[in-house]
Amino acid sequence: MYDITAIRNDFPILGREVYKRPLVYLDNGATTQKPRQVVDAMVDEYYNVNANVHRGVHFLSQQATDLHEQSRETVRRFINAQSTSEIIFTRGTTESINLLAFSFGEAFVKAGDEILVTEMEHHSNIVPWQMLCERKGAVLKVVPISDDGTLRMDEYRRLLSDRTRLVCCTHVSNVLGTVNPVKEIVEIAHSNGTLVLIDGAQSTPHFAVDMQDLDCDFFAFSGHKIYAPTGVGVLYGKEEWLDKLPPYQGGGEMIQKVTFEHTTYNALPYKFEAGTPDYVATHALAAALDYVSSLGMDNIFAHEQDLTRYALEQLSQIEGMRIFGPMDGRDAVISFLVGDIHHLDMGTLLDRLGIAVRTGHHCADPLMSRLGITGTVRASFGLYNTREEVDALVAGVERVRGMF
Ligand code: C6P
Repeated sequence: MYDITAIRNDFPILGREVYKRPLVYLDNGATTQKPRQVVDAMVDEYYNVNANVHRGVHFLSQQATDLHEQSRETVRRFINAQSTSEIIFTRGTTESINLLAFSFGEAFVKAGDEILVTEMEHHSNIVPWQMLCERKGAVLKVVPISDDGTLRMDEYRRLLSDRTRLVCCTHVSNVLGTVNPVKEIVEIAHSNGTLVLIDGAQSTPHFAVDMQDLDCDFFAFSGHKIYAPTGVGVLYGKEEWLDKLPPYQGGGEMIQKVTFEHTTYNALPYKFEAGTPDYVATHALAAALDYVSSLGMDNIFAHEQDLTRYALEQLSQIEGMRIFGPMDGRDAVISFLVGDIHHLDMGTLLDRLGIAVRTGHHCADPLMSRLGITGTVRASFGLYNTREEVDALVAGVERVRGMF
């Protein structure tokens, strides 16, 4: 039973008003709101447990360390990784990808090698690879998309070569909502002897992901998009590959023994976790994962799919409506433009009606160029949104259209 009233009560912010209107929060792709359970976990840790982890023999430090390490196990279970050694805590998807780009690049990329990304990537999954290519004299190749917003799998196959070191692909497009066939992408890459990184920033909040089933080599996601606090995220990597990669940053915790002549590094995953981690945020991330798990990822998926289908149906009926991305097999993200109304005007006027959407290029400039536009209006749904909120969006868009 998916009790939306009870769920919404877990999120105090959803009860507030903006411009004297009830808030309709449809910017979940950018960040999600936080349930009491997550905020309470943070408050509880600061009030009752706080101490640095992995460093103290004293009671609080032991307890904080236990919470931090239990959180790692919660993440492992949530994404069905084989071992907690494969779970590296980072600040978010962006840092996870930068870590990998540096570390993988140092170990495995040389001049003339190729990195394959797709045309629908977020800047976070383009720029770190570009920087790596510049450092190493490697080449960035791009898999194009079709006009319907799906990946050109024929081109993907064609572009994979014996020089391709890594395929970097988003699980779900933050603009088009396209759900990429990542399992197939991994299979094809592996048959070519190439490794794969999946950007899970926009998939983990919406449906269950399973590392052993996907068989990807690396996977990144952000806590704040899955109802956890900002400043925490995860890089998953298969142990056999993480073992071979050099550390990303140096400092406390990532070392085994330091002398001025030589330093040896800690075991996984600590080798990649220099400095004091945000252990309060990791604890709260676990609370968020427990929260969504208690609702059931399959129930969240069904609820959000219903909202997305309903929104697509209703929005399509608006005169001049142009929706980007596939109509089927899409996740809870809808980017659109209406007539020649600028996305910023639409977003600003919707905001005045209490409706929070995102406007602009969504950190996907190359995709905007491919679509021949400068930006879109984007509504993205979370587990607490309702059909009534979709109705408010549709009425709001109609009203703005009427003004022009
Ligand atoms: N997309 C959006 O509104 P960070 O900022 O590190 O938590 O996540 C970066 C990121 C990486 N990949 C994808 C597919 C993403 O969607 C994002 C973040 C937000 O679409 C903010 S730009």
